[in-house]
Amino acid sequence: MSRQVTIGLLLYLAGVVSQVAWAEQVVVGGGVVFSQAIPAEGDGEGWMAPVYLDVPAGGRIVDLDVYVDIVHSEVSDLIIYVDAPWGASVCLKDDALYQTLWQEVERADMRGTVFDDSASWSLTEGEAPYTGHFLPAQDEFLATFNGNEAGGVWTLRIYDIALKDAGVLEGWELHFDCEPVPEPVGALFLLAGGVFFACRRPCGRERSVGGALRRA
Ligand SMILES: [Ca+2]
Repeated sequence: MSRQVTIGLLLYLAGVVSQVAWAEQVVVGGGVVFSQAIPAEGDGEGWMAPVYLDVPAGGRIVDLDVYVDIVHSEVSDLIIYVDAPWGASVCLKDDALYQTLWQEVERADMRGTVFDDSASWSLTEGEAPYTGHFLPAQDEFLATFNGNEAGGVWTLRIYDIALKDAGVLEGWELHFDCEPVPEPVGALFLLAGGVFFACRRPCGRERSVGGALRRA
């Protein structure tokens, strides 16, 4: 292997290694225990104080699911939003469950509820405590966030629309599938590796014969 090929290969590998961060699913917020009252105060109606997750930079969103763990005596009261660091917002849960109160079924708690564009059903088709994957609110899509860099502070907001019943947010997580964001340094390594590879052929065809240099 010629020196040019070796150097080119090493530079190229350095470039590739610098790009592999985030090229897989990343869970942010796992194991973090919250104790956020819903609503923050009052007689059962109003906003929860928002909660935040700081996501490290390095990944571009391909898919996002949002996990929540909520203890609440009537979760049909809850309207839930997730906000991206750049200000875009998706409504995870609207008042569709509230519109089914006439069914008089149990709606206590959301235990391990994952909002997921790929889910097969909505919360109105599920049963408390709504464990598993459910679609976001009607006409809302987490794919709205796709293609953007995940890094930054994400926000979860919850509004309780009805008096009396109240509860606590105990956990929330962001489940990202991300692709690596090209780093300038990594891109330079890749470019340098490519230049050395491109240089390989003319350099390799030069032969020294009897002290003179000629083309093979
Ligand atoms: Ca309430």
